[in-house]
Amino acid sequence: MDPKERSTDKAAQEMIARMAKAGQENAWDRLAAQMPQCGFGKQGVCCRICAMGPCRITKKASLGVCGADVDTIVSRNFLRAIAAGVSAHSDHGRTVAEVFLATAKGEAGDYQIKDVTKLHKLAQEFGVKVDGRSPNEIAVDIGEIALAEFGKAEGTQLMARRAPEPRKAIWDKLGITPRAVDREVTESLHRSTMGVDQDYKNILLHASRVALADGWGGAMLATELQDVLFGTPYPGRGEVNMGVLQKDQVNIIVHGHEPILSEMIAAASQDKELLAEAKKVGAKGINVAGTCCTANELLMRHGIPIAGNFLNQELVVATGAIELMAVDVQCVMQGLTNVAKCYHTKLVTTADKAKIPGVEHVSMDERNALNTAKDLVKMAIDNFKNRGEVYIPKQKSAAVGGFSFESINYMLGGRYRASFRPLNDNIINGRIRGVVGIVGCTNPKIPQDLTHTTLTKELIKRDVLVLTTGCATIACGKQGLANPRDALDLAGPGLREVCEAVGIPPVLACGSCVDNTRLLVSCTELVREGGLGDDISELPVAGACLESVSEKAYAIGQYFVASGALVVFAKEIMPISGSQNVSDYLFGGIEKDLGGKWAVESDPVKAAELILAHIESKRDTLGINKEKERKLYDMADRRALSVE
Ligand code: SF4
Ligand code: MSK
Repeated sequence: MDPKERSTDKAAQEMIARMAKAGQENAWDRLAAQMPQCGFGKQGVCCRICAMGPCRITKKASLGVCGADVDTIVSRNFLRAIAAGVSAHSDHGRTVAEVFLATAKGEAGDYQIKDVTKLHKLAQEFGVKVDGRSPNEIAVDIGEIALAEFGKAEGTQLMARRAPEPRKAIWDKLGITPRAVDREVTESLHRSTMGVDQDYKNILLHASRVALADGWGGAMLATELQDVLFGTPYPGRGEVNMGVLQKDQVNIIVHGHEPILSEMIAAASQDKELLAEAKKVGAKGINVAGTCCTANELLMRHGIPIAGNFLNQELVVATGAIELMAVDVQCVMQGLTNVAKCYHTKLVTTADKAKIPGVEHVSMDERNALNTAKDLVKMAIDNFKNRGEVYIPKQKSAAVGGFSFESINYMLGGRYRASFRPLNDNIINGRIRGVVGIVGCTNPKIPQDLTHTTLTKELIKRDVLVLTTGCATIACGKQGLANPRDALDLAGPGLREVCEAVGIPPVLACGSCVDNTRLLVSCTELVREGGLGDDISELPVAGACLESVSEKAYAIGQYFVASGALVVFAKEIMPISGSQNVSDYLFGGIEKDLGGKWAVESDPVKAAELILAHIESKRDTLGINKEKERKLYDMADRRALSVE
């Protein structure tokens, strides 16, 4: 297959061609080998939950052995996918909470509380006393409360209190205000096992609840605690794409999700002794770059370059320039092992819960984090001499990352009057039509980055502010859309005017997958600021992920829907088509219950139209699309206006 049909990223195209020439396999080749993929799985109609199965729903056999119908099977599968996605984000959140608490207690000396202002804000939110206490004392209380959110026996998620009042009332009325993450995930698995919940609407209601436990719970805690621990991101420059690799330096790739590891590797790469060691082996320095969400975390806080997104991970290794790739959790392809074997690259797993056969494991213990990171950097330096042929594509683009909720608030309103008011005002006056989150992965079924970048361009052209996270951020970054100067030229006149006036780009890079919660917080602030209704469901906003891969994407989509937003996915990636009832409900009926809904559209231009129609209908309902009537003044009016 022509590399251009596999990716729209020129660097990726070069590397795909080189790998093909060298007879090396990557995700696209493995996808081709899997074709045709199972039609039952695509439709969500296969059940292997019990040993009477596996059962597949067909015209000939419309019920599973237990009698489960297609609605039950499709909704159960969807719930299980969401619960798995929630587990991933929230387990990440729990790890952060553990490190946070260990740091506060002085047991993880290489980390420290970096953002005391945010710590105090969280303390206020959690009812933790601040006066006369050190940051670490406050952080111990916050860490204990946060950790309990994952497994507490009673009560609902503290973070869910942040949602607008009408939203919380909807959740309460439906009985889906999220409780502890563990409880919601456990209940998801229980409900969806053989012979339990067999009412598809009831199953999907719990899908909302478990997803909310992530969005307004585990993932939100991950973002908040990471900000306190590693610093709340503020805009800074970086570079994106494989051209960030350095031929004359030791290259280390950090890949996965948790910044617990990557923060320490970034610090270790600055160590004077290690830099001297690198020089001794003939390297001019130590270059750390990221892939996937770890990359977003590092760009957001340190401007550390990004080598690529999900589908770039194998291609990056195939440059032959990587001395060491350290991986932690999530989105790490097992296929990396075979590519790494073709080069000198050392692949190292670091999370005890994520090992790969044949791959060296170095356990990342937060109590000895910097030394572990130094050991990894030393391994990379020692491996420099083993390099063979190196080919690094030239492509790289300048990008600005670091748009946390706090930094957006600050940029819009200034340090002393940080406020969303200018954004609300410009949405109300129509210069900005609405706000859309473009998020998620890159899937080999779709030419890499195509939909993220096309949709982004279509939306900013039509005066819609775009917020990106995850691999979509990297897709946009590679194609210059996270570079304010280039993106401004593509923005519509209204959006451009506002962006230039307040000093923000039209595409805001907001971070990693867990940082989708920054978008929830921003939506809540749009409501709180006033003039755009009382609930998220009234806002002219939407979310989209047309290249999703991970179960995490379904969790994110469902928590946005349950928070009142429209969420658009690609048709072929939404595994519910086997059930008309489930499809009708998620694409329509759910809106009556929750104010948000799913939609499917694989074509990014059509998706932009669908989203714009939604935004304009929300604007109509808010009454902000009415042309301001021009008042014709008569003499009496003029006299009344005249100043005596
Ligand atoms: Fe088949 Fe029912 Fe068992 Fe599923 S739970 S595998 S549909 S018998
Ligand atoms: S890394 S979940 S491929 S965004 Fe978060 Fe990218 Fe999707 Fe993984």
